[in-house]
Amino acid sequence: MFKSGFVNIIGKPNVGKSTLMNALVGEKMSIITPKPQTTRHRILGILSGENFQLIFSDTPGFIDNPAYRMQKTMNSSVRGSFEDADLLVWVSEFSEPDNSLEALHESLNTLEIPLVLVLNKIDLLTRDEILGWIERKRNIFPNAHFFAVSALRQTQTEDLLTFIKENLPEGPEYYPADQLTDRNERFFVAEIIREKILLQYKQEIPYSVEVRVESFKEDVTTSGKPIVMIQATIFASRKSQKPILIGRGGSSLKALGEASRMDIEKFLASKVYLELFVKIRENWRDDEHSLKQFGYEG
Ligand SMILES: Nc1nc2c(ncn2[C@@H]2O[C@H](COP(=O)(O)OP(=O)(O)OP(=O)(O)O)[C@@H](O)[C@H]2O)c(=O)[nH]1
Ligand SMILES: [Mg+2]
Repeated sequence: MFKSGFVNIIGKPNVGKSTLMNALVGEKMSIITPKPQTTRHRILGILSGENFQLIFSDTPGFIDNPAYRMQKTMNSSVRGSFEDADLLVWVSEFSEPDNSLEALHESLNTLEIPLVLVLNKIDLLTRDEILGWIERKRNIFPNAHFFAVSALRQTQTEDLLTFIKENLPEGPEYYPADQLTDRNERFFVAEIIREKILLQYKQEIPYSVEVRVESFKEDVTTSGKPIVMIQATIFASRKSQKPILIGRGGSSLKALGEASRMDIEKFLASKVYLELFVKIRENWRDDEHSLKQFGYEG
């Protein structure tokens, strides 16, 4: 019997959803940083085997009080993922305020599909904390299945994977067996650059920028080696952010370009020539046209 289905991974920002999806799929798909709201777009990670196909969706963290139109579209993409799943994985961490999951308990308890509540980051917890958390949540979510994992250390993630495989319906192979994701190379290149921006710049900057790959050309060097020529633009939402992004004498942008290029080379398994540009797109996070252009579905 061939089992398959859509497994949507949801939860608050920064709880480890992307780390968990990468661990389950066994590939680095989604970018991961210590900062909340790292993931902005839903992304599929596909795991295919002899008799199964699991289609995971990593989603942006659910934000309680969205301030920008961009965050509202991120939330609506999370809500959408309640509806088109065959199995729902809600990821939590211990330190998260208890009310955030509970606020959604009515919609979660009336689901007609299996609901898995995952307590992540158990490498930071004691046994009593883990058991106490599960006990409390079990009272509120009597029908849920519970797993306590460390996505980072890959503790108990195999058990979770087995459970998911066993609890999906009989179904078709939705995607070719060698397809890993629904996103193209350009998307991942832009994401790698955004990951480095999140890691390198402070405060509001990472949240105010968007990255777009303008051109992506495969070429050969003068010595005959393959090289990918990439041009990308970083859009800032205010004029004052441009000099910060560029840095004194261009030093910040140069460091960003170096760090990004190294990871892009690993990802594409090729030499890369990367050119970065900085432009202003005033208040793009509240501008419907820009959001469409940057791929935020309404
Ligand atoms: N100690 C510990 N840290 C973890 C674990 N899983 C993830 N993290 C860390 O938690 C932070 C956030 O991880 P992400 O996977 O980006 O979290 P996310 O839920 O996808 O976050 P958003 O995309 O912002 O919603 C990173 O610093 C991870 O390294 C874990 O099992 N243990
Ligand atoms: Mg994420």
